[in-house]
Amino acid sequence: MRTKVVIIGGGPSGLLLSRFLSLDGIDNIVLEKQSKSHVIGRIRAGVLESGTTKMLQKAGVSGRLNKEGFVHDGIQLSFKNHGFRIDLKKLTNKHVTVYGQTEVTKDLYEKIEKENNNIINNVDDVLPQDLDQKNPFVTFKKDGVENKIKCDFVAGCDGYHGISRQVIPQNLTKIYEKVYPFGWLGILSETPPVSDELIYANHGNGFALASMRNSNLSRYYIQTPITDKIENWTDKKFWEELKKRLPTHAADTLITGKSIEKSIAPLRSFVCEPMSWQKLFLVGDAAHIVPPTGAKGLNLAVSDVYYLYNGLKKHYLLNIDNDLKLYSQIALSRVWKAIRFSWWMTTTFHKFPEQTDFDQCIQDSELAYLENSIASQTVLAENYVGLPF
Ligand code: FAS
Ligand code: PHB
Repeated sequence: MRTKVVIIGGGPSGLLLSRFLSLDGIDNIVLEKQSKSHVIGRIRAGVLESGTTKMLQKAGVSGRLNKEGFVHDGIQLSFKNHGFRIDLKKLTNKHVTVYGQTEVTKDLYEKIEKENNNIINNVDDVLPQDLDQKNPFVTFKKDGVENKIKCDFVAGCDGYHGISRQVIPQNLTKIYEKVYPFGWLGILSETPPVSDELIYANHGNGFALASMRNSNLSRYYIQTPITDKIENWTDKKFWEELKKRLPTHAADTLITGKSIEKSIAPLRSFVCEPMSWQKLFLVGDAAHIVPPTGAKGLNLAVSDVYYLYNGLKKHYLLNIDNDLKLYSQIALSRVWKAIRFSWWMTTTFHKFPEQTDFDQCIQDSELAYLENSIASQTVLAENYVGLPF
């Protein structure tokens, strides 16, 4: 087999890159280790930056998003049981859209299967080889049979646990990592959201977030110790703790119900530099991880796709390689700004194990300053809706 670009990983970044390349007639093959149902069944991100929505529209996969996505012009913050609103629209003239990553992946899969059908699911032992040679290739197993795809480039869209980052010689990469001493216990419930807008709550017991997927599907999170186990949390215990942490007006109107999904996710900040080596380009979680507090993970994957797609397009259509050469540098510039914002949101809203009363006062004063300063709110707003790319 031969193709121009092999894309390892059929999550949002791999699928979106494939879609854009195919739209320009640049043939590519997506190798995904899981089944389609497994990939679209993963419950992950919920908030799309304005730039992400535009990219999905350009990719021709925004039909459902335009109909079912919830446009949000603001978010609610709370501390010491006191809430206030950040008016994203007024401060940036932009908004965010609440539309689950699950739906984005479904929309991409549907379009790609109908128009290109170049996704191979359930593959094993994917291995990019000869990346520093003229003719790189990728081997993989499908139904036990060894396959080989010759290509010009490999896009490593295979997430944090993928193979792509591992094949870069370790002495050529620098890894930056910060593991947070807590996780997020998230639940999905078929109940009406407690608020029309997201609520990020700083509380003495720990962080809480009220989000949603649609008018009868709510998504809630509470911070838990890194050692916590899902079996420690009945639905009843979760709802009781969530009510303690949300501001009273929300706690009093919260409609609880049976969880249809419940999981604990660890929180880390992670960056691999550079994001490319020879004919390999890392995209999305394969190159960087952010704590979900800033709703940046999925959105960063999309801006990586934007940069890499433009570089590959110029290579094939204009025979210009400068953008490909600068991919890592350009992508990392935006990545680090999102890493900073996600770190700031996480340190401002979460309770750290050794936190002192002084630390809590610093968090409270940070939020009090935010409440009364348009300048400070504008900094948060422009990062939350997404920096330009
Ligand atoms: P992904 O991890 O989504 O996709 C990688 C794909 O590669 C997967 O389908 C995997 O099966 C495949 N793969 C891996 N190894 C392979 C191999 N060797 N061969 C072939 N295929 C391979 N972001 C937010 O913005 N908000 C959130 O609330 C949020 N919550 C999250 C909760 C969890 C539990 C996790 C893990 C992440 C969360 N994220 C969130 C971040 C998440 O949305 C990612 O940023 C997003 O999925 C990134 O997309 P990809 O880069 O495509 O990586
Ligand atoms: C979600 O709805 O899953 C969500 C929203 C905002 C975040 C993180 C997760 O910051």
